[in-house]
Amino acid sequence: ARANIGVVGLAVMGSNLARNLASREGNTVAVFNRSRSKTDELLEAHPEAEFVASFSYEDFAASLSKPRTAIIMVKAGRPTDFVIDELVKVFEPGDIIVDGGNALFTDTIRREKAVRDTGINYVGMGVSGGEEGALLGPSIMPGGSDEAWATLGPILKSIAAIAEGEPCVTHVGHDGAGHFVKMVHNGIEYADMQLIAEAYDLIRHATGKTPAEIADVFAEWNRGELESYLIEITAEVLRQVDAETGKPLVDVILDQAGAKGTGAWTVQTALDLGVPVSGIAEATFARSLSSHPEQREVSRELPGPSGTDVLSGDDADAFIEQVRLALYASKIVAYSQGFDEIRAGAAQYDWKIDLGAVSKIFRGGCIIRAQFLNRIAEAYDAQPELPVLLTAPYFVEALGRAQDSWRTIVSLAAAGGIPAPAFSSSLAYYDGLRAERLPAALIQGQRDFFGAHTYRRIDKEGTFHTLWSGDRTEIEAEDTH
Ligand code: NBP
Repeated sequence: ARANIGVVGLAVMGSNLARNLASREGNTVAVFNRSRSKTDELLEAHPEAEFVASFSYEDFAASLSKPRTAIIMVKAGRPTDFVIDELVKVFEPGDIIVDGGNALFTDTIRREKAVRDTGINYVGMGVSGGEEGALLGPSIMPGGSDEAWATLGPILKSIAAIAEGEPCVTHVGHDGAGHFVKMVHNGIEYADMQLIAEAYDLIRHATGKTPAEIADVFAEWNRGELESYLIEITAEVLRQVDAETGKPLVDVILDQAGAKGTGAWTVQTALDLGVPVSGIAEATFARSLSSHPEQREVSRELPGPSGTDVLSGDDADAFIEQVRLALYASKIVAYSQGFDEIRAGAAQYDWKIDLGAVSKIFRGGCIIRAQFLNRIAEAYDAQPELPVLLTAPYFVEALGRAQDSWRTIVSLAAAGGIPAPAFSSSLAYYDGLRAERLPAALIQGQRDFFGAHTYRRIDKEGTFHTLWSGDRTEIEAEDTH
C-alpha cells in the first residue's frame, strides 16, 4: 500500500485531477480505469508523475494506504453507482469514497446513506473549472462527514485553485450539500452567460457596432467592477475571426445553445423549494427557445416594432454605459437568487452551509470566478444570516446607482423588439421585492372565490373565507391555504 489517494476514471477530468494530485508534495496517486487503454495512455504521456497503476478493483484497493481514499471521476449516473458498488466490495469501514462527478444531489444523498451503512465514508464533491481547472486547480465543493473531511481536506486544499491566498475548497455540509452547491453554481453560470449575451445583443442592435468593437467594450468592462472570467472570455470569443469565411466567428456559429442539464436541475429544485430563481430560469429557457429551429422558422413573420434609429457617437457611448449598469444590477439579482436557493436547500436538507465561505471558494478555479464574489463574501461576513443578499449595503448602493439605466435599457429592449428575458425578469424581481403591496392579495381573493382556499387579513389574526356564492359575507374559516 503505497498511495495516499486514488482516482477511478481516467477520462479527461480524472486524468487531469490525478496529474494535479501527483504534482503536489506528499501525494502518491493510485489510478484505475475500467478499460486499460486510458491507464496506459496516462502512464505513457506522464512518466514524471509516478502513478501507482492497477488493473482491477482489488489491486487498486491494495495499493492504497488506510484510510483508503478514492475519488471517482466517471460519467454521472449509472456508471457512478457501478463503481461505488465495486469499491464497497474491496474497501473497509473508515475508508472514503469520493464522487467528483456531476451527480444530482438527491442521488448523492441516496448513495451516502447506502454507503454509510457499510461503515465506509461517502463524499459527494462538486468540482468546477473544466479540464484546465482539474489540472491546475479547480474550485472544490465537498459534502460528506466531518470524519471524511479530516482526511480529505488537506489533500483537496493542496490541489484547489488559490484565490487571494486561500484555497478554493470548503467542507460545504453533509451528504448532498457539495453537489447541491455545485448545481447552483452552474445555474448562476447560466444566468451570468445569458446576461452577458443579452448585453452584447443589445449593443449590437442599438449601436451597429461590430463584434470586434464590442470585444473592446467587454475588455474595458473587465477592468472595472464587472471583472470576471466570463467577461474576459466573452471579449476573446467576440474578437475571433473565422479562418474560412473571414467573418466574425460569432456570426457563423449556429445560434442554438446546448445544455447538459445542470441549469434545469437548479430550476427544478428551486421550484420544489419555492425559491424564485427567475434569472436562472430565464437563462435556461432562453437556451431552450434557441434550440427549437422549427418554431423559430415559422415565427419569423410575427409583427415587430417599426425600425429604430441606430445610435452613434456620444449617444452610443451613453447607451453602452447604461447597458453596463443594467448588466451589473441583473448580475447582482442572479447571484442573490442563487444564494437564496442554497440557503433554502440548507434549511430543507439540514445542512449548515456558510454562504460567505461558499462565495469565497467561487473566487478561483471555477467558471463564475469574479471580483464581485469578494463583495458577496463581505456581505455574508458582516451579516451571516442576511435574508436577501441584494439588500447588503454595497449592493443597495450599486443597485441604486444602476436602476435608472436598468429601467431605460429594459424599456428600450421592449420598444425595439430585442429579447432581453434575463435583464427584464431580474428587474421585475427587484421591483417585486421592493413593492409595498403585491397583487398577491388579488390572487388570494381569486383562490378563495373558486376554491374556498381562504385568506388572511392585514388587520386581524385568523383565516377567512367570503361566501362568494351566498350573501358574500365573510366568515372565519379553518386554515386550508
Ligand atoms: P466522462 O463523463 O466522459 O466519463 C468517462 C469515464 O467514465 C471513463 O473513464 C469511463 O471508463 C468511465 N466509465 C463509464 Br462511461 N462507465 C463506467 C463503468 N460502468 N464503470 C467504470 N467506469 C466507467 O468523463 P469526464 O468528461 O472526464 O467527466 C468525469 C466526471 O466529471 C463526469 O461526472 C462529469 O460530469 C464531471 N465533470 C466534468 C467537467 C468537464 O468540464 N468535463 C467538469 C466538472 C465535472 P472507460 O474508459 O472504460 O470507458
